[in-house]
Amino acid sequence: MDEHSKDQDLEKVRNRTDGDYLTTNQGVRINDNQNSLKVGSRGPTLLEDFHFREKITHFDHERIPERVVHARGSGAHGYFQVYEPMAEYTMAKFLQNPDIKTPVFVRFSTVVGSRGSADTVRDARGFATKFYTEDGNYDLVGNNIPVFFIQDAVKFPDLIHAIKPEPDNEMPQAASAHDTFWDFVSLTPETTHMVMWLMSDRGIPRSFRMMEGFGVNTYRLVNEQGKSRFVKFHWKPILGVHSLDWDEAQKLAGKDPDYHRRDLWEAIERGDFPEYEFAVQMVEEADEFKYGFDILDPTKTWPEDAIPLMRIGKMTLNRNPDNFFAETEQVAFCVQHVVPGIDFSNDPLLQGRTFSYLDTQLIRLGPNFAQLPINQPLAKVSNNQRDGYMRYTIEPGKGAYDPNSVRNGFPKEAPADEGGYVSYYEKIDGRKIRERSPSFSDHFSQPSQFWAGLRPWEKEHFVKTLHFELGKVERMEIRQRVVELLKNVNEDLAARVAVGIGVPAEALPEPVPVAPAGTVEADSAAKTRMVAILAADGFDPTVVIEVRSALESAGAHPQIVSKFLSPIHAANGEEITVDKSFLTSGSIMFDAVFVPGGKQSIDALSSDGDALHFVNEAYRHCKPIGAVGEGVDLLIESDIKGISIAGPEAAEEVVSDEGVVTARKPSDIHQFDDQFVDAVSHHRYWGREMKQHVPA
Ligand code: HDE
Repeated sequence: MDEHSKDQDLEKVRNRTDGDYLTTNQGVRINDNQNSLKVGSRGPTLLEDFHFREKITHFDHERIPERVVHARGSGAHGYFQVYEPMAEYTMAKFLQNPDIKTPVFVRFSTVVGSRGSADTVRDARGFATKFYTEDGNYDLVGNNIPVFFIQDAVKFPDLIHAIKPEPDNEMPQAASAHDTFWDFVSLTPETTHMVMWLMSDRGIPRSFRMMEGFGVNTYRLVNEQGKSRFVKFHWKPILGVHSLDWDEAQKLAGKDPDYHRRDLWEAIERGDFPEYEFAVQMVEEADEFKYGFDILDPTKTWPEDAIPLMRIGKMTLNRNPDNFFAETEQVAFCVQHVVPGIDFSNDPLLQGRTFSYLDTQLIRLGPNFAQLPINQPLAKVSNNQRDGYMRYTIEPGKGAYDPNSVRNGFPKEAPADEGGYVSYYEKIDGRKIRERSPSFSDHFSQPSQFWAGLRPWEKEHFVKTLHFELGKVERMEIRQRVVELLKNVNEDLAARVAVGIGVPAEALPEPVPVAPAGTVEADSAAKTRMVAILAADGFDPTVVIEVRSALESAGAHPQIVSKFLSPIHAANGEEITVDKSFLTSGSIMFDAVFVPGGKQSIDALSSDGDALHFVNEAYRHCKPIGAVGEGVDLLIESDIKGISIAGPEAAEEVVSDEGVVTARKPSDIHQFDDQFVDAVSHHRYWGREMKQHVPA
């Protein structure tokens, strides 16, 4: 664009009269926002320029302290509905009426990285929900992993100091792969169970929409009669639980550091509203000591065969925030924000958490954080707290104390039957002591079961992850101690890890068994999956229209990917918009790839290293790949080897092998569509990984 037309555009914008004038914070209209007030056009700026000073000082004060943990987060609004009245178990009003939609705000987060760190790092994810209930706000502050590293809150600062960047050089950012974290782990056996979850594929979720949530700690549900049961809370994503591949996660951190944030935002904008079922596991008071572990120990899961999961409601996230800072940054979750019907257990981690969250909001946001719009309850707030930084409400009248007569005794205490919160009437008797209950001392049974339950390719991922993590640990004695720790989980695991990190191990196990080909993850569906259609000028339009509509009907989202972002032309001259270029995207940003035919298009793609890399990488990451007509030749040109691809002799047939679906000249394109959509809904073919690797 030349200078002249740019000036004209600016003039047009300036001459509009349908918006507001710029003003100072005092409401004075600003006449010139381009130049500061100077002595002559080349002279010094005057202190008297109140607009300049107000604007700059406000800017200088724009940051508040970031959260000490969970600094990077993404939020969404939505609502929660219970399936059936839960009065038998709890008096919480939002768990009674299936017709009532309780508004919620959810913030997903990573734990370790700073606010600007990448989304796809290996880490636990926060899953914090604020329910704006008629009883007041209830915050369920959970993670995507059901257990925690430590058993007593007094160890939290040690854990976090160990996992955060090292204090002398502030490295590494948002990563556990360094000496101090593994040093702490190797000296703190209670961390083992959470380390198993974190180093598994759970540590690199595909999407916030495909992630479970867990309250982790043991709470209580209390009903109107005052009967209490121990409870653990769960969120179950309707789309199932899915993970990235570690190589993919690392590449995404560079290509799209906002990958999870963008995925959540775009899904909600598209109307693909994330949904999660709310579930509880309950233990009767009388059964407190019935299990082989302590139900107050936050490093333990409750086995679902012994303590069944009851799905009691559903949450739908249907609105993006209007302003990140005002909502996602200023939202203040506190574990101690409970409502009548929900209470605490003596889980020593939970006890400490009930203190820490309020304290952290006081330093982040100040004493009046509850008055910020995102934190305001829908229930009426009325008390004698006054003043403090940034008091927002204006309370009229004289009295700010209780008891009073100047306000006729109001606001007054609420009896239990008027909704007053009454803590559970628990009998406690004991000596003051700094001691861990012996019932908290089994650190390895559940980690061993966890390892045993992993599928072969998940075990392989796990071992590779530890090769990476411990490979970044410089001190040999720390690596050695971690291997020793792992021996308590499983000898084979310890030996396989040892060999990759130079720790001598007595006996190395047999080679890893090969996984059956085409194994699928649970909860298969093509819904909301992103599919890249690789095309260049001269592509076959009929096939693109056909496959695109088949994918869309299955709820997937196909996008055209080409060399440049300029529109491309089909063989019949039709123009089509390109959604992403090879430069701005990559196979890592898609769940599957489709290559349509069209000789000219395939000739161009076959000689383009980026297109070949796209296919190779998708194959390496075990993603479904489809090709029709000359599109098949691109796969043949790529490094996909050892699987059947439709050759010329299979002219009419659809050939499908390990998630690679091809057809030269399908007599029935619907048959191809069905098989390709089916492959897309399988998500990943992890079995490929164990057989053969391609350079990508
Ligand atoms: Fe947190 N945690 N935490 N945590 N936590 C915070 O509060 C703390 C723990 C979790 O999106 C802080 O507002 C202690 C377990 C989430 O805003 C802080 C202990 C679980 C979030 C704090 C724990 C969590 C936080 C920092 C050990 C899973 C982000 C900023 C006893 C159930 C919420 C803030 C959001 C945030 C303390 C352990 C989840 C410092 C002392 C276990 C999802 O108060």
